[in-house]
Amino acid sequence: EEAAEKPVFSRSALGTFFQEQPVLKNPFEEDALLQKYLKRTLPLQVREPIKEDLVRFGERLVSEINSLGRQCEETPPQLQHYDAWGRRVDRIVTCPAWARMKDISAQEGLVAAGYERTYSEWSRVYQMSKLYLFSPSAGLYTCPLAMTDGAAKVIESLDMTETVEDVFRHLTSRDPQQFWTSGQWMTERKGGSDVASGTETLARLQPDGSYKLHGFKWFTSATDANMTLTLARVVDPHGHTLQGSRGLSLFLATLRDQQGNLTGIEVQRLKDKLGTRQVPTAELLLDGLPAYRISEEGRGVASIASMLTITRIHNTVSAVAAMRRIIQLGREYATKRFVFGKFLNNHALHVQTMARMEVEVRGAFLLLMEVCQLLGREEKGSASDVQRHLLRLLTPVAKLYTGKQAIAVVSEGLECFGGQGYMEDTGLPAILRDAQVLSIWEGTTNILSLDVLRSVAKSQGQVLEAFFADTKAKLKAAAGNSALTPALMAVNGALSRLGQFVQLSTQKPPTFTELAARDLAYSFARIYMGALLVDHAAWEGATHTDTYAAQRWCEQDLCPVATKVESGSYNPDSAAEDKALLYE
Ligand code: UCC
Ligand code: FAD
Repeated sequence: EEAAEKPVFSRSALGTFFQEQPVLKNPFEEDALLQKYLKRTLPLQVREPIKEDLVRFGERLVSEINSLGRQCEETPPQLQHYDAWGRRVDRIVTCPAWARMKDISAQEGLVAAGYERTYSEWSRVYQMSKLYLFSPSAGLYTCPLAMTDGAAKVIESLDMTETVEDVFRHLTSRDPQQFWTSGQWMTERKGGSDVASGTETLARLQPDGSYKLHGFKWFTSATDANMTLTLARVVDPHGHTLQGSRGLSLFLATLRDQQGNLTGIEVQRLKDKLGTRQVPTAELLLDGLPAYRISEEGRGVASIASMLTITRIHNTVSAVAAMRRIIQLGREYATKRFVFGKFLNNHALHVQTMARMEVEVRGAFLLLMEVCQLLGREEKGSASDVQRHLLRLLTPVAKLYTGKQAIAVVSEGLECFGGQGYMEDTGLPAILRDAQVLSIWEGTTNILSLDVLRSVAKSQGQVLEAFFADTKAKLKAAAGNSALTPALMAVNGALSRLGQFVQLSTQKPPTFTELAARDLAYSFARIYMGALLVDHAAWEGATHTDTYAAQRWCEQDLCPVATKVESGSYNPDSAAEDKALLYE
């Protein structure tokens, strides 16, 4: 009867139901684990000011920054090759929101906080907590910030000349007018993993002691930066260069002149990418780029190691933050989406799905923060030998493991919104696209697994000793806590299986360890995350959910490398069999 009263053509024919959308709330206030972690670990005198800043920043993210991040996604950078009069200009045009992100980053001290060290050895925990809140709203501005932080770290480790001191001041400035960002150009067409053989760029010494670089950089992200660090081979007076990593040196170059024009660089094109579309990533011809050598000759790769540590930690921040954001939005949505007679958050299977995601992010978060703590200690000079070895090992472990987790968890997270998770204008698909890169750049999963082996080999086993000692120390906190006994036993069991594997591997050929590398890295990650979850749950301020998270984490295979070795995965003929299978 009601329908009959309506005109035939009417907006109401569309129906009256519109789904309420998920709303972003203050991500600090919404993050119980971050709050508990800070409460558990930070000394009283730094806790309050840090908390106050994070609450305020969380508000700013909701009220201002999140929509800027969205604008960065919707207005990707463009390359203008020529000006109106036909002059070659190669201008990378970014949107106003991207420029605003730079100002905000300076004001908020998103790089500076790591170097001011206001909170002593807790400065990195503070800085990375802030970046973790920022990251999913930042429109990928975290990419230039990561590289800027990495460059500052390398420069800080040098004996500062006036030139680099000035550069360092720019990179760590809180003044938007003074703040600089940096790129890191390591990848050439021949190789991004195999930098030693892939780098063809030549550096020619100039009479004033500077160099000019000639080469082609295949991936250069955030190419709107003020400067870059890059690798090249110095040409000796006879015109020769050394091949391999012993021929590589590290250079610093500022990219533009006073008028903002690129110097000695042609931009071939901007990359057409699956994700990270907010970031200009360019292919560059270096045609006499003026540069300073900032490493000893032939020590280029070793000199960027500290930069890789920093950028890989930033990668981990982004991975954990992406997981956290999709869960925050997903659980909010579950209170609004009504299906089969109840809200989604009353469907046990849906809640179980999301709880499993939550367990993943909890393990990842604690690992991230542990690494940040270790970095802060190392920088303050208060790290023990064990802690320095742990930082070396856990940096690639955290990067490789959380990169993969982020892709899986964010993908599952999209499904939590049903079809809407697949719709561009919800902003959700961009989270998945941007997560996909986290396992590729800054070293792929396999390259980082090999880096884990390198860290063990270079330390003559001390890295392993540190891992075992620290994991055991963390588990001690839970001794006698009956609720945590199953989790504790699972981690202990996995640790002894790992010990047996390590023993066995010493008698095996290099192909064995190579084939085991990825599973070994995963084992380090899962065991350590298990220990961290147990340790956190044993804290007096922890709640039942912390115990539950530890228990659920420890239900999985914590030591896949031991399981696989038992089933013969790394046998001498495995490589050939894998190949036959793949190419059949
Ligand atoms: O992708 C990139 C930027 C993306 C945008 C930024 C995103 C930021 C985060 C996200 C936030 C949103 S930049 C490109 C990244 N590229 C890579 O990560 C390269 C991947 N390849 C590797 O990692 C390789 O392992 C290499 C190139 C580092 C090394 O390979 P080699 O040639 O086999 O190296 P060697 O000969 O084993 O090592 C040379 C020296 C050794 O020291 P010495 O000479 O004293 O014996 C190594 O111990 O370098 C040392 N070394 C290290 N030291 C190598 N890696 C490390 C390390 N990780 N830590 C300490
Ligand atoms: P390859 O090395 O060819 O790898 C191909 C595959 O082989 C991978 O699966 C890899 O894991 C595997 N593999 C390689 N070697 C081994 C091995 N020894 N054992 C087992 N498996 C192996 N680079 C920069 O320098 N600066 C930038 O700003 C930058 N920005 C980027 C932005 C984006 C969006 C992307 C996607 C990349 C960017 N890169 C940048 C490049 C990036 O760092 C490299 O692409 C990455 O390190 C991998 O190198 P590659 O592409 O040469 O792959």
